[in-house]
Amino acid sequence: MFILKCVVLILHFTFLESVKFRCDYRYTDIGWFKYHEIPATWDEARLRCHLEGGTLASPTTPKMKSLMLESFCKTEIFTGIAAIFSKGDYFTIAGIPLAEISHEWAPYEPDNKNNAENCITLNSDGKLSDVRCDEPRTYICYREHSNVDVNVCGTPDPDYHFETQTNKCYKFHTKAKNFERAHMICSAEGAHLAIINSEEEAKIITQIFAKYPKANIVGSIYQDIAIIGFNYWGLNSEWTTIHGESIQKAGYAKFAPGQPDNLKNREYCGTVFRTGLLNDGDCEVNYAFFCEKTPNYPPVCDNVSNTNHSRFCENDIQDHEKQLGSTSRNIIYPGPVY
Ligand SMILES: [Ca+2]
Ligand SMILES: [Ca+2]
Repeated sequence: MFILKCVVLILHFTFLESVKFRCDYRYTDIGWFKYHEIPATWDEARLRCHLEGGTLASPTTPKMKSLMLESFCKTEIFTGIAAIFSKGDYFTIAGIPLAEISHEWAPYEPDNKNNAENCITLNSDGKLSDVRCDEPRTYICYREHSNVDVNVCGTPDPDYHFETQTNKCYKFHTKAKNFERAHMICSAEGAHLAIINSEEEAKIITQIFAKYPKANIVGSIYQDIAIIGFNYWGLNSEWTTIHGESIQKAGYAKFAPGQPDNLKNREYCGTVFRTGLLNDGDCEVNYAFFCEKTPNYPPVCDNVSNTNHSRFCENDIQDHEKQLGSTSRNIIYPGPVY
């Protein structure tokens, strides 16, 4: 019996050992949580959670609710509960109907004010309100425990591939986006728009691009062009990487013949041709794009090192403690945010 218990324990710890995810998420026994302190509209919040490998959190169980309430200090946050397909029909993102979730409404809620409220907030007292989806609020992303561990690129996303020549990982996005959205997507994935620092890296980009024939690229008529991480810094009249260096200083500044041509006087964003040569592209036009990721950024944590990573707003600690009915909590101030 004792031996059996030991085996079970060892297996348990072996399993726990393999639980790894980005450190900006807090580990709990039901999954990983990240409070997003920058308010966003509900659509943007949902997208960002999705890109980070999670979902917009909803208080579906008492445990979920209490962990969510521990994670924020505002008066309310967006939940994943919304009526996105038909008015008044509230579901979580995973499709759980509101009716199946134990909940209590805040006073005078839901009121569907101006017939314009289709999203639901969790308030700091644990009650719900219906609110407009387009008014930015903070929110929590949640990732269930899963057997999918992070790969050599430090992400569970299998589309990031490690390249030994540069010690970086790359992901080619075939769904075309404009520069701003492409930048957001790479950032949320823990990466950045690819920056070419050498001939060698240009060659890697060319080789990856070649794996995706024109037909694979969706949503762009420019299937031989992809966004990468540089743009025109007008104030200083120079092409600059998104990390602030001139592209010459960054190590690669080979424009294609005839480029930059500033076509229609609106090309201020950096793109690359299949040849690996640079082009100025329209910041508003959708192109495929390359993300680049450093394998150890954002840092990856396991369950052991990352259980006690609660976030509190300094000014609200007292109020928060009152709500929790406790003064003995071990308050840990947030470290650097990645
Ligand atoms: Ca309301
Ligand atoms: Ca051009």
